[in-house]
Amino acid sequence: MNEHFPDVPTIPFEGPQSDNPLAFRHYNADEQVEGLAMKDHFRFAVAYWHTFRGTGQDPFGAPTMQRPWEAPADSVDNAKRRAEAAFEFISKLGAPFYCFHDRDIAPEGETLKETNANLDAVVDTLERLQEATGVRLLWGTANLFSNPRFMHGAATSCNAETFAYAAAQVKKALEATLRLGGENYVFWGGREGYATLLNTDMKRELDHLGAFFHMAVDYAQKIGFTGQFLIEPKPMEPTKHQYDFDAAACVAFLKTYGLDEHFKLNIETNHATLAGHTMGHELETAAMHGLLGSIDANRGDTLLGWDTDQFPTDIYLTTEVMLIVLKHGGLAPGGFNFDAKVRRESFEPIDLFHAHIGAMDAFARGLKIAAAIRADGALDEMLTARYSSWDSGLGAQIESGELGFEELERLMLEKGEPAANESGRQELFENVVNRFI
Ligand code: XLS
Ligand code: NI
Ligand code: NI
Repeated sequence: MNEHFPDVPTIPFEGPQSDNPLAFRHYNADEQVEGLAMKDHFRFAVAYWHTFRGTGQDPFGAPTMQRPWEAPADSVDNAKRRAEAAFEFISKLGAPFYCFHDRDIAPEGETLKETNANLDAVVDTLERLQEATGVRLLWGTANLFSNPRFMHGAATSCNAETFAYAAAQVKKALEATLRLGGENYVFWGGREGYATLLNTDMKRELDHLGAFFHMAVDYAQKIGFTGQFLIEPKPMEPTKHQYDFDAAACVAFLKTYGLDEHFKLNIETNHATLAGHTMGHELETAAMHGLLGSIDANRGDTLLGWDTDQFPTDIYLTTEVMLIVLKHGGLAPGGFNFDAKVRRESFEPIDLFHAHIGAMDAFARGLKIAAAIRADGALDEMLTARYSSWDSGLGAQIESGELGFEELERLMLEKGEPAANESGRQELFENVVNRFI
């Protein structure tokens, strides 16, 4: 497999001193951190849509990407050649996983039947390539938003036949994911949301979405798909009000519709920031409910208000993420999927390597820094000390449910004022983190 990126070797680990742009400086797949190999901490995945379908087209301009393996018109043959290029790329990079939407891997036909046949043909190729390279499928998903039939949404469409089409599409995508040994299956909301309540019956749409997910769970059980289902929160884009706004909205939705046993969350950095949250807030919200499933690793731009899907290179961000992931015991069977695209101006195939190498290195550094912070223990001690009033006496009695309003009122009438507050020491907490960066 050396046809599409002939000038690129398998990317080696060369260590922090290396200035080779085609080498890792921090990501060392087998290096043990907290007793686990780096590759197993991350379970990195390449996103097929950005890396192999992204053209560089934007609302103001035409495609820019040079992708020599692409024919001018898409076809099943073209899709198979693209798959060869993708697997050469992923193997040389040394990422263990990839992720796809059904429509990324194979072109649509004239009818659903034809589309399904196209998908089957490319899945044959992917199965062979997975076997040949050892690259595995982290998750599959269905694209329920690009085709005009989904203009009003898919499972939340006002058109019942569109709901039926979406169901048929997810059924097929689940079968493909099962066949390829996919370890998870993702639902990002796509056009599940609305622009104005004047034309929208929100309750009815959400009931339909809940029913749709139950159908997916039932069908997965029927065919023996045991992978983890994931919902991916996003607050806006393409609709004004996306139903899966943020982690908290998704947790409430899953619990309301009795789906929290079957689903976890796939948290994406740029979606967190669009929702007005930090990535840390979203991860912690999912994790505290036992619903942290997987991560779409990217970043936004502080000056741009849309989903720029840039590759993550910010060490503070990766440190924050890894502190939370380590605290909650890791992500498996989830992983880190680079839902990120090279800039429109970075149009050469080699830029795909630079982007992924930089992101994997940024996370490897974040992991090492987070592990060092944890080994040092000072941050944790400061946090524990901040809540010490809850560890014994009054706090412990409140937590154990022994006291109610009347007892608490009696106590405070006696004391008159609570004990003096202590400093929150935010600056010191921040300084301790910086000691390790
Ligand atoms: C879009 C989403 C999408 C999902 C998969 O904003 O991030 O790429 O990850 O459908
Ligand atoms: Ni995503
Ligand atoms: Ni996104």
